[in-house]
Amino acid sequence: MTKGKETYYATTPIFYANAEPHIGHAYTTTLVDVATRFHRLKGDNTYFLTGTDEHGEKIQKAAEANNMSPQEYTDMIAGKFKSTWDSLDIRYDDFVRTTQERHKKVVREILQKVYDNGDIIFGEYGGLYCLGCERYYTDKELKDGKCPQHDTKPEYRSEENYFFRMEKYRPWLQDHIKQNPDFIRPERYANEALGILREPIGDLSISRPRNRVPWGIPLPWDENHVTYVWFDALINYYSALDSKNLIDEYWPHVNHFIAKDILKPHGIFWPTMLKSAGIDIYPHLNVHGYWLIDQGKMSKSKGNVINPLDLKDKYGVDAFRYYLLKDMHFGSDASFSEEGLAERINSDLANDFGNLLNRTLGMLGKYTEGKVPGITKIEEIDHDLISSFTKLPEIFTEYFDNLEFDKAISAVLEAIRKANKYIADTEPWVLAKDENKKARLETVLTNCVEALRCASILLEPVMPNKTRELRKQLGIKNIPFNLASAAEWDLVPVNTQTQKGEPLFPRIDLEALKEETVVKEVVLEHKPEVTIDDFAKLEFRVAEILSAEEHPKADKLLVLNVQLGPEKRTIVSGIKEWYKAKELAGKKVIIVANLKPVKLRGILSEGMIMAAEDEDGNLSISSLDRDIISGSEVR
Ligand code: ME8
Repeated sequence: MTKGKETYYATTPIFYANAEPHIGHAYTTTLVDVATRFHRLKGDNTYFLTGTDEHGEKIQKAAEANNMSPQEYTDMIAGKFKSTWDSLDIRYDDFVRTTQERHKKVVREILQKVYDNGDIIFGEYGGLYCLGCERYYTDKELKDGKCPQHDTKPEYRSEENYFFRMEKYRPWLQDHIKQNPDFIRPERYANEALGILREPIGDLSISRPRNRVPWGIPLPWDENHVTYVWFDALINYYSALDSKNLIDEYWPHVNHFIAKDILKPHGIFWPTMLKSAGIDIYPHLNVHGYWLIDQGKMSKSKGNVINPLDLKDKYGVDAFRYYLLKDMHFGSDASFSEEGLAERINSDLANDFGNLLNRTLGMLGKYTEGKVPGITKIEEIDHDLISSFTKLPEIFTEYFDNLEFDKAISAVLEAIRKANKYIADTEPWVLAKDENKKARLETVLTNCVEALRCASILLEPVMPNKTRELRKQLGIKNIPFNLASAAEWDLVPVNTQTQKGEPLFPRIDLEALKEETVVKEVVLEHKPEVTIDDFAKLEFRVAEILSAEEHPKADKLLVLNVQLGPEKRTIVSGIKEWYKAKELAGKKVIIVANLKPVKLRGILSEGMIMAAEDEDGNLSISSLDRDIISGSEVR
């Protein structure tokens, strides 16, 4: 099974530094963390790169909206990404920021190479541009005239720019994808890329006039233009290594991980850029699906953007990581729900894994003074159990190599369920009653300890803390901890002292959870067309904010006390990012007054404040230009 030491270099996208990390960012980053931890367990030489994408118009605007300079703003957001990754136990080797000198230098070098190669020309271009994606769209790519990612109408732009002669490389890229089935995975995304390449891809505009977008890397041969943000950002995967002289060691082994939203820049722009610059093409682009909320996209306007730290605080980091990996099949979309997360914890972690540990420790405490007694009397049923565990590393590796992380975890859980059944079948409590069956009892209990030890190795990449805690309770120290040792049996020394501790995964009370979910703060369905009767069902009214305070249990919510005619009401609103509690008193706003009250993180909200939202998700509450009495109807 051990193939010897391999090299594994894995990357996440560098996330836009214009908003805080959400569950989608957390997924890719956790996934890469799990993959690199797994390779470390195998003994491979690994390197894990993440970072932030900090240039371009979108970032420039976000900084302006927050009254900060772009550098101050991106420093703040990069800090939030780093601290979130620390809280989620993400162990990256390098965090690259595109505003760092080390990155800018390499971008300019690569641009110069491509330019010297004759692959950059100057020209004018007009087209439909989505600011959210920071790229032009062809008519065909739009959905009902809108950007499929952001559901917004792109704006027409025409500019004099430099262009990268991408079209020139189209036939080469088509061949490369066809001849290398592992290049873009899973296959459906390779097919999607081939679909794009079936028609001319045109040349890629790679600059922006500096007087309009100053926040970028000036082109080495023309300082009046800055580099287009995608041309700049993609190079991070190379620049970060280059700045540490690690290209030779890691570049040939790169595994990019992204979601399907950025397939085109990674599957089309990036390989053609590399080809033109004379750099080897990356070997693997691994593309996962989207986490959906209520079957739709997460968005600030729906108020359903999920902060991973809320979930981590409530359920613990390991359980959250486990859920992310287990409930998404790589390549397909998955539906996030907090109930799903809680049910997953109860079934797999509390009922199966946690229970095996509790029962084992409980029986050891009762029958052997907590000491691991050792294996002496093996029977057929034991062989069955032993082989279910010792063959796991091989199965696990195969699933990981195929990017089937959910199946790898399921295989371990299946073995854990077998171990629970093994206890039911061997009935240690019956064996304990008969002095002649002591050897058999000891063997059964030790097999359970070994099963837990093996499972704890395989699950370590996903749950590094709980598996450490488990080994502590089992008293396991100083024995090999790597993938190879998970294929061995009977390694825990006889007489090792175990110590039962707190349950690893307390059960979640699902009934109580219904009252208080972290997510789904306010979900507004977008219904494209409404009749006047539908509209008449909603009651819009003027309300005066009397006072506001921070929600004690949510980072992004304010609790507002409002006057609505004679009535006082409480409204929980997600406007905290844009308004300080104390500046709201006295403002008159428009609210939807007849919504069914909902509890938001434990506080009953009796209405919703209307707010305008721009493309970047910045909110502004509607105010009235003349004083009007609270309670007045808005029609
Ligand atoms: O695109 N489900 O940055 P970004 C799963 N800066 N993953 C999701 C997700 C979801 N609902 N939403 C986002 C950019 N992601 C560029 C990248 S790379 C050279 C430049 C994850 O902040 C997923 O990894 O919009 C997706 O590809 C990425 O966040 C997009 O992050």
